[in-house]
Amino acid sequence: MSFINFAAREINCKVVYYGAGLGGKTTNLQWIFDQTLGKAGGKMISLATETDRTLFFDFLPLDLGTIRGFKTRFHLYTVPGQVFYEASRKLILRGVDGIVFVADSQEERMDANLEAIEDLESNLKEHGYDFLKVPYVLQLNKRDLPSALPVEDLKKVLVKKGEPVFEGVAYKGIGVFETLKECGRLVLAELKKG
Ligand SMILES: Nc1nc2c(ncn2[C@@H]2O[C@H](COP(=O)(O)OP(=O)(O)OP(=O)(O)O)[C@@H](O)[C@H]2O)c(=O)[nH]1
Ligand SMILES: [Mg+2]
Repeated sequence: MSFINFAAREINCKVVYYGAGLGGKTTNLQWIFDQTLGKAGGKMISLATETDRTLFFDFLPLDLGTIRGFKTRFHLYTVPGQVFYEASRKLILRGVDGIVFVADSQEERMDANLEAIEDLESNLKEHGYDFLKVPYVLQLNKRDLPSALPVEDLKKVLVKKGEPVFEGVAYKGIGVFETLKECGRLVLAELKKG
């Protein structure tokens, strides 16, 4: 859960990009990195296989302005989507403040999307978090592909709790910041409540 450092006047929040393998989680982070820290010579931490599949996680720290004199620092993580990295996915969710679920819009990835949402719900439960209460945004990615299902069809199946939905083409940056901003907004709103 979010960590407030009063001495440094800093609020630290953790956002995790979750979803099935090859859905575009790392691509979201890479785009954010390229537009922000990358330009300032910063670093994104990625641990990937030779074929660029996320092995453990990607990590990107991002400053998103100040509220009431406190710097808000978001720590963005992705999980490895491949089914057998179950343990890593669970570990990375620890202390999560907000989740972006990156769904692959292609028809042939629907089973994988659904499996990933179930996996998310069960991993959250194991940490003692309530899926219904966690700030959560759904991104329908890969809207550019011919086999992408209509948005309304995807929503019927993938929307779980009336969450905000964004369309994305992550490698072109479409929808990437919109998704992140909304998740950040929800996280900060939750923080104000607590
Ligand atoms: N056509 C298309 N390709 C995309 C889009 N977003 C990402 N990709 C491509 O999809 C592939 C997988 O993207 P990644 O970001 O590595 O996927 P991931 O979700 O991190 O995958 P794992 O690390 O295995 O869980 C890459 O080749 C990306 O360039 C998109 O919106 N449209
Ligand atoms: Mg990845």
